Amino acid sequence: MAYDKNNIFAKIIQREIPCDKVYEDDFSLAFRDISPKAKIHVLVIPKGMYTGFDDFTDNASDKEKVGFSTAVSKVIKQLNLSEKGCRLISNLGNDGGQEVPHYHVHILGGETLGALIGK
Ligand code: DGP
Repeated sequence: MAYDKNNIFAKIIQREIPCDKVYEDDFSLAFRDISPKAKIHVLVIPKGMYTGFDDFTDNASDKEKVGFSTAVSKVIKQLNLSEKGCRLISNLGNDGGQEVPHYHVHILGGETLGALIGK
């Protein structure tokens, strides 16, 4: 899949569209999901142009990878989710239900979550 520079998360990174930001550093941005599926629902995205987990893993630099993982961990702590726990999800492609073609990790928490897959 080629990267679509006009996807909604690219526009959020470029500040063309606002977001409810919770964290930002050189490599990553985290903001609240517009359509939350749990009491806490935050998306963490790398600032680089990667379509999904596989593209990021194959093509991002080590600095970006370490930076992104560290950012996810920082956001979990910042949201006070470390002790009670949370769920990390990264949807990939059509079957995975990925709507936005820019790599992102969902952090869901703030309550006991239900089944992993709802059909
Ligand atoms: P996914 O299905 O994994 O691609 O999830 C994309 C998520 O992005 C979905 O939960 C809704 C969220 N989303 C879509 N557009 C926007 C937006 O403009 N702002 C914010 N904050 N979230 C968005």
